[in-house]
Amino acid sequence: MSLHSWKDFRLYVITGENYHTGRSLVDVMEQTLLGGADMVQLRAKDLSKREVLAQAYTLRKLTDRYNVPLIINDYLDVALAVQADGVHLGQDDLPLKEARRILGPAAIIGISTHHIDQALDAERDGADYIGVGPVYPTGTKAGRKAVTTDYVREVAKQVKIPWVAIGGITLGNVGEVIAAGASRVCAVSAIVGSEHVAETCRSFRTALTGQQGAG
Ligand code: 3NM
Repeated sequence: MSLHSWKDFRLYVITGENYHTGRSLVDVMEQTLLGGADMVQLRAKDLSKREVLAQAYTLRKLTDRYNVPLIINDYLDVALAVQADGVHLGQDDLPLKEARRILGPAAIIGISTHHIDQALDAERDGADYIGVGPVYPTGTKAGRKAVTTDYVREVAKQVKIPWVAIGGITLGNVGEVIAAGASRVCAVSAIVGSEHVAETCRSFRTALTGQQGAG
């Protein structure tokens, strides 16, 4: 048995190729792992299923090398095909109970939540972790109203399962998110769109742990 549980994750990075400016998916994501990302999600809303599958195989190989869990956004079939560690589902995706029935008890299933009622429902229904956001307005999920750090504070008080703050989080505001009670954060643009991806991850980890990140 491993000393570390996936539940100990601190820095969750989601892919966002629109922010890469010419760099390859595998290069950018390897930089996040070198900088200490300890959970990775493949999220590719604009690609065909075949393209997502190809990326998923690539990221499976990469994350295996770093012993980091790979989560697939939305697509259970892709997660099963590449033996990902789990899936992340939004409020309008396949219901948690159906996903659990298909994937089984060992799969990590994460649920996006935007209100405390959704958070408590997901916890009761057996989610393994929840996303809490968007804390700040973000172009990555445009059109969704920011829940602010008030929601982070509420989740910190009431939710027992692992949860991760997400949405518009940057090195400039992560301190405020941590002060609201978050011990895990997730980001796309602030990380994969940054010039020095590994260094950015190390700075996030330092903020979260008070220590230097891995690598
Ligand atoms: N989910 P960035 S916010 C993918 O609140 C996603 O459920 C959110 O990207 C939620 O770090 C979000 O660039 C976008 O803001 C995160």
